[in-house]
Amino acid sequence: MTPQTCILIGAPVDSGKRRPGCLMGPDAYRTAGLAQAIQSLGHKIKDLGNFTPASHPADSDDGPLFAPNETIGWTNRLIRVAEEAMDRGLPIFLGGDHSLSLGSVVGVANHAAKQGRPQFVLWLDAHTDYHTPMTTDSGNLHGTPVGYFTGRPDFGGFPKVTSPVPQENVCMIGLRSVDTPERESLQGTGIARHDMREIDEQGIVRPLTAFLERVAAENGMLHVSLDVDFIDPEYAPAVGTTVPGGATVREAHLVMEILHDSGLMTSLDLVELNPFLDERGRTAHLMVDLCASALGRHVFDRPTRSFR
Ligand code: HAR
Ligand code: MN
Ligand code: MN
Ligand code: MN
Repeated sequence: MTPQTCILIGAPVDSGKRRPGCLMGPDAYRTAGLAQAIQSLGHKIKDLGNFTPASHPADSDDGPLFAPNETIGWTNRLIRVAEEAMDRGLPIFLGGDHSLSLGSVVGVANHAAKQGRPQFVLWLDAHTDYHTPMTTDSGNLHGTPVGYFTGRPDFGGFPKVTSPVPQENVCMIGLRSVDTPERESLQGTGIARHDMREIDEQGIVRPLTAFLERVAAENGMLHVSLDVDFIDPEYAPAVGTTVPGGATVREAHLVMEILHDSGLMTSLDLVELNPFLDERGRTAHLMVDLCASALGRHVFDRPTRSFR
């Protein structure tokens, strides 16, 4: 991989669900040595520090959604930050809960549209996060980013999505917790959905490489959104929404290693880490190691793998 400038964007978003703690995520990644790990691979680091939401009205306790105004504030802020960072290098969004992807993905997609290139999204998660504010039962907006950036309706108050990511350009891997309204709305969409049953039966390489070949064939930009709960809670306990039966440490690394080989990744989210729930920093360290794999850490050299 040619050396990159990795832009660290602290996004201590904690408004996407009720259980607090993700606000400590960015500093936990720094404490776990993220910058050093990336620099040791020959890349440059620009750490922009931790951002705050754009100004927004206070949230009230009534209403079906949790903290919508704060989440809208974050979305406004992160769309801007993402658009600007794309001109300067490879942004890495340090979450923060998954509602940060309401902003990060729309921002990078706006940038891709200006370049005249299609945006693709690899969604590594136990959940599909395909709700809208009208379909969510929990009222937790971290369950809605895919619905938002693919252009579903009913996101009143949020910035208008002018360059939605086409359904066919979204690939989800790791799924094992999908709500009924999400499942029903996903039917008949072009979103590729790979659940853990499929990974068990076929392995994780096949759906990933099929997707990467499409990204390469269309000269796409590729945003990767890595939710801690993609990984099995046995290895990654520091997350509020643990779902047993997730990816193993090796499956997760293999995804990251193949992403590196592909040379296709143009932006990355690290989301849902709740350091308050961690055990001696092990989840933070695992996420740092996964990020390092995506940026070229390896044991032995191997023949280059081309997706073009
Ligand atoms: N589907 C559930 C809900 O909407 C759980 C969503 C959980 N999302 C995350 N990120 N933890 O994937 O409330
Ligand atoms: Mn998620
Ligand atoms: Mn630009
Ligand atoms: Mn999840």
